[in-house]
Amino acid sequence: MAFYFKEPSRTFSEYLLVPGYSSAECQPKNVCLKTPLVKFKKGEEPRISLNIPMISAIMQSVSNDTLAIALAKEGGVSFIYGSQTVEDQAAMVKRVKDYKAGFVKSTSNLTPENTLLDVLNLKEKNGHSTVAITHDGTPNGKLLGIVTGRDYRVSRMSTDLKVKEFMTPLEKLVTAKLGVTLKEANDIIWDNKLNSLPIIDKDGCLDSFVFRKDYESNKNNPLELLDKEKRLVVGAGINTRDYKERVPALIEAGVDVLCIDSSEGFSEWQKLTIEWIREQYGDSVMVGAGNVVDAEGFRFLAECGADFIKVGIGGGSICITRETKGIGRGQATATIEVAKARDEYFKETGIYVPICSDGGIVHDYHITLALAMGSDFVMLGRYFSRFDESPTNKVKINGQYMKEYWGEGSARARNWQRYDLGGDKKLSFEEGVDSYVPYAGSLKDNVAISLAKVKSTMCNCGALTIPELQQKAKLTLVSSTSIIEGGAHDVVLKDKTSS
Ligand code: MZP
Repeated sequence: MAFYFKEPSRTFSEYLLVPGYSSAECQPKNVCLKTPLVKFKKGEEPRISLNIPMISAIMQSVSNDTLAIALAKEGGVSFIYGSQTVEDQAAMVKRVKDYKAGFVKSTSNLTPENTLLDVLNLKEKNGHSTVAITHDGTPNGKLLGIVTGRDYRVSRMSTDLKVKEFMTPLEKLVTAKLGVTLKEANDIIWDNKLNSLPIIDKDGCLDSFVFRKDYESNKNNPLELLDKEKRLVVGAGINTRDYKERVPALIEAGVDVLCIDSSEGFSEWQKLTIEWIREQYGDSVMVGAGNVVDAEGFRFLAECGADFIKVGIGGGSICITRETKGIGRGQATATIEVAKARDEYFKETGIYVPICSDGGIVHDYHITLALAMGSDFVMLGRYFSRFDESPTNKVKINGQYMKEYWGEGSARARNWQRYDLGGDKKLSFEEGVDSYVPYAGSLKDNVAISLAKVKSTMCNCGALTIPELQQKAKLTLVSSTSIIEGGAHDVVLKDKTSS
């Protein structure tokens, strides 16, 4: 006879936290959100800890190198999506590892033979007012000059005028040699009253720019997640098919941590993948696995040697797995059960395997609930897809700015490696949708607001760290009528736009 779970499976919105005693110490400024990313032995430190409990989803519409840089600067980690060629994924990883805070690769470049019209069009397209003029119009060509708003006056100049006629030529520019530190570059900017400083290599080719306007923001990332060589930390998704080619290329590119990306992780495929990694690299390569939704699945992956384990099937905002296949489990129940299994495993073996609640985080308070229920960190897709840094198009729909967001199991992504069970090497049916999400601005601003809420709630629960929250949290189920009580009710809301 089939096994029946005694309780229905529930999701985050069915729970609330009940405040505990808060001492005067319990202030958001005293809260530390540091949390382990990978497993560790009792009494030892994990090899990587996150400074904030957030990682970004292994998805085409979420985690590219731009988002990875922005998130690592705030203290989290992105897992660069694997549903692209090995070369392209490795190149993205390398761009994150090569990134130097404050040194910006030039994305607006022209040649001296281009025209003022080309400059104006490029400015319209990219929104940048500084254009690098290189011999071949590439970001790393020989630097010949720059064009900024100070070099032209549209009302007095013909748009046919060649760039070479009005650019500020190299001999009039202050530049710095590759290898200069950010502090030295900023000093040159201040001493010479510059807006930007081109950095050139020994052959005179452009490497990057340092901008005056970035000065404050460069000083402003106290939680930045760095490796031993002070490079940003980055992860990457792998699948259970081409790992023998993909893993070596990602390691070569400098990846810090891997994660097997699969819609359902309680499988021999994951075991074989982890075994191969251990045979080749021992414990030096860290790899997360998943997704699972119960204690049995957790135990299996922990025994396979996973460095962290992701929890969640069917709860993702773009996911239709539950509708198409009838598998999954409410995200809260899955998190609670797996956290219990993690604690038991720790007691038994002395090995703490962090867990990650993946998918279905809709409100910021869901992050706090997931942590309180035992998750060490959360993986977010929809959340990050709304920001400037996500790889997708920003479009205007009915007067509102939106970003595109699509699932890995959608016809658009066609990530069959994530879903196929060893058969056809194709996506036999869709398990995800293609959608829009409201555009929300920069990652930095939004993460700051979300985490301010998390810290505030933690203080209400008398907790200054995530383990303390997990120990002290008091959670209650809510009835459907009390959910109504929780929103604004029995008042006529004023139209926000008319005030
Ligand atoms: P969310 O943050 O948008 O709610 O969920 C993101 C998570 O949904 C991803 O991390 C992944 O586990 C899952 N996902 C990605 N694509 C699909 C799909 O197409 C999916 N079904 O379920």
